[in-house]
Amino acid sequence: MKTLEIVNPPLLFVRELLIGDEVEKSNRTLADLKDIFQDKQSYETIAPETLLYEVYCYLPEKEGTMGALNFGITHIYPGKIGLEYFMTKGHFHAQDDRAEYYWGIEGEGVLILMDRQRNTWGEKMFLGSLHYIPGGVAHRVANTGNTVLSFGACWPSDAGHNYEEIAQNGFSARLMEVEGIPQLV
Ligand code: PAN
Ligand code: ZN
Repeated sequence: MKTLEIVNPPLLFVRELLIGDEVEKSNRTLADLKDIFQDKQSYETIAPETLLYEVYCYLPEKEGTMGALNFGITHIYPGKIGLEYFMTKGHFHAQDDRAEYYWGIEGEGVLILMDRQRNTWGEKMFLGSLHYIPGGVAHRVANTGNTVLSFGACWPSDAGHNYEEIAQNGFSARLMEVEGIPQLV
């Protein structure tokens, strides 16, 4: 950083796009979410390489740096496995007390939250929705619309991801389409 110099920012965040040389992209396919969806028969009818969601991340400090913040945008494609919507894997943070913000950018969805007592509830996501996820609360997002659902996230760089617990025990409720409406069952 040069004193008194005014430079361009390293990142652009325009509508649903996160742009920058240091932005990292990852994809999650149906195969990556094997065993997460309830309807195994429907799972078998859809190609394992089907793209469910993409994550664009800016991780300015080494993962695990206390006090630093990560930033990411997730795009979930529309679709269902049986009656269950395309969704993220979902996780607690490895450092369980670390909180996070999510916010809706486009499309429609539900943020599914579960506390340590396994109480599960949801918050609707849409352009402008803002969600505070306290520490100790597992989080997952489902796309309930017919278009891409994009949302932003900002979380501490030392939060880490604990996917194992959700892979083993799931959430205590699933977001399913019941009589045409998304419901936690
Ligand atoms: C988000 C999520 C992202 C993908 O950046 O990691 O939306 O969801 P999964 O990690 O559950 O597959 C976040 O919550 N970071 O902590
Ligand atoms: Zn998280």
